[in-house]
Amino acid sequence: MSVLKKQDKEIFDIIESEFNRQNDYLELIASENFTSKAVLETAGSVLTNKYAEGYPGKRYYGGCIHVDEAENLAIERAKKLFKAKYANVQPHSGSSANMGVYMAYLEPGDCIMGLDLSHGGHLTHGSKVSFSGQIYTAITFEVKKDSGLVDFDDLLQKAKEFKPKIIICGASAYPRTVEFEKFREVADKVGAVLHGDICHNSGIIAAEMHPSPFPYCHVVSTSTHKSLRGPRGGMILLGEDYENTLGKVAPKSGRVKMMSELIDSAVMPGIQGGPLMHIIAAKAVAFKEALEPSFKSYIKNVLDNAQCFADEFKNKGYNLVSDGTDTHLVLIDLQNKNISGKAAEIALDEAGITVNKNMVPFDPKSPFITSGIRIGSPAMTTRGMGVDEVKVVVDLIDQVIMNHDNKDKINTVRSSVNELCSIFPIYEKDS
Ligand code: DSN
Repeated sequence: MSVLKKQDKEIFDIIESEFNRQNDYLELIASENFTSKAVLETAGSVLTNKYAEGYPGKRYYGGCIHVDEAENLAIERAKKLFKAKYANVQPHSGSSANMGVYMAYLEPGDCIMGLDLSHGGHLTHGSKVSFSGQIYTAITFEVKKDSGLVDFDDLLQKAKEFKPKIIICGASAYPRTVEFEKFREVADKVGAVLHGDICHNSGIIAAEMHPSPFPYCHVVSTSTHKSLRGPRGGMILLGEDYENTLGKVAPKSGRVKMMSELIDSAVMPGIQGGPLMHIIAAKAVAFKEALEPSFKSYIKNVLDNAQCFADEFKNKGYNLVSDGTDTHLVLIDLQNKNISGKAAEIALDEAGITVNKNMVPFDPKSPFITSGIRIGSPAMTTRGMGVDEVKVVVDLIDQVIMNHDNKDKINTVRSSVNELCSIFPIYEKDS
């Protein structure tokens, strides 16, 4: 019998219920995925017991010999995967990684510029409800109304006017390729640091099916659990450029510090204490998996599935922001379907399909209601579903959206979802 079951039946039951939910529902949230069993095992290992404030070889605690080995492996594998010169694998999340970047490069009040949240950006790119819009002066740029693509004229004009210290490229609901080179041109024109937040696309970049942020971005941050399929966490990377990027002068010694040193101290002790060594080791395991040829096949399937979502939805008369996708996600504008994003999310959830409501550019509705839903292919692809299943799923989603008040219809879709999910379990049974 499980130790947990004997000791804490309430939490055991919650975990079991969540396992069943993940197994029985169709997970289409673009930022979620299912890790391998090896990653899960590492995340649940004794490494959670160890305090290791500091960095490998420079800890504030004894007994760090083995966690040093794990962190060094994670760093080396991260650098190999992204062809980076430096990696900090300690941030607890993508948001913490962004905070670490800002702490290293900025002073409070400095200007940052990122894609508007309602145009696909992220809370930490300058939203007023996040530290990023409260500690720093945040200016946002938008996408173009006709194409849904980043409006580089708007970006350049605002960059010239507001002279941001950092321009952030990357997003959480942008279906198209991030044009790092064009962002760098703008950054160079105004002397800004270019920060690539590759949270969503990091798996696609690792598989070399999306352009690399290097050599264009001075600094890069990412979470590790989205298309990259690792444990929940974040990291910061620097490319060749960091050697030339001016750091700050250390007050005591007068020495100009390298950006890598500044980022290390921004993450710990700047914003975090003890690193989560079990998660850092699990990141190392995920990076090893992402270096395998099978990861490229996985990402190719992710992209094929997303492309199929786009084609099938368009065939059924759905409007897609940017009219399609180059990545793992599609953003559906439901305004011609007479249903809000919120109502669609609720009805789909009742049918066993998990998506999130999402604002679309120039959305007339509030962030709590929204006019859109975001759909991503990474998680369903991990459980083995391909384009044949995508076609079935689009049909099921369409039935729910067109009949969202019809309980019988929703129950019928629920049965079909159950049947589909039972063929593709999230974890194979141990042999
Ligand atoms: N919350 C994440 C997403 O869903 O895209 C971003 O951090």
